[in-house]
Amino acid sequence: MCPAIIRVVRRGAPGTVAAHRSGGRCSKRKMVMRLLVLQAARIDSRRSGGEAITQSVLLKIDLSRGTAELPGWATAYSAQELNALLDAYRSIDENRLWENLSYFLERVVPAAVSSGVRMALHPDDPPADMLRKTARLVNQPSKYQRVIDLAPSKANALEFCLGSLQEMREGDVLESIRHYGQQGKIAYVHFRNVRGKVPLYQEVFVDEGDLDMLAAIRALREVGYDGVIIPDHTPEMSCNAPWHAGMAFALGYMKAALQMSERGI
Ligand SMILES: [Mn+2]
Repeated sequence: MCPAIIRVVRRGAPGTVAAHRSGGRCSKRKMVMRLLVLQAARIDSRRSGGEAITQSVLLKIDLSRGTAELPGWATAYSAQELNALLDAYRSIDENRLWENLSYFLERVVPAAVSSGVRMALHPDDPPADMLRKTARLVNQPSKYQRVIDLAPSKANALEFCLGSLQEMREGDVLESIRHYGQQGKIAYVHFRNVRGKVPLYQEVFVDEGDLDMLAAIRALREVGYDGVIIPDHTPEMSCNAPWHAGMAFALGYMKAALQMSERGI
């Protein structure tokens, strides 16, 4: 078992791990050169428009044609299906949505407990007040507490998405780590960074967003967090493996951040 308090899970495609491991065999000089190449790829990715989705890109997506053009959307709906879903959902206001969640948790949490399952709720992404005229659930850090209080149980926990929390207009991510971490409610962590707040924000590489990711790691360690941290969305790089390279960059940063916090840097 890894002695580190916080472990990085090397999930994802094998290429991610291979790219990560190959760095360890480089000489120092070669490593510096690799970093320079990486930097160049990132700059190039900006120029070519290959980075994460921006508000202006999103606004150009025409949902009257369905969801096929939506990035990161595993299920595709036709225009007709999408409109039917939005119409059905539109009558559910925020209160009704919370009532539905309460109904769900009351029934599912006991089953999770008896099965040894720990559930973790991801906040709204994007955490807007409303999205396409429909209500949202956890769009402020304080609403995580409401989820916890609806069904107090170890099985009812949080998927702590640093990026989504940073996008929220209210609250502070580091304070939220302390607040929910001290309650032992953080089940696992999505490690990503953004610039800006809803509705105008941009997903960026982990080291160039508004959130101090090193401070986030330190705060997690301080509250005794012993779960996993996984990379979340990351901008792609312009190379032969755009997604894998972006993920490898995030993983490398995370490993370095963990080493720094272990050494008290
Ligand atoms: Mn996330």
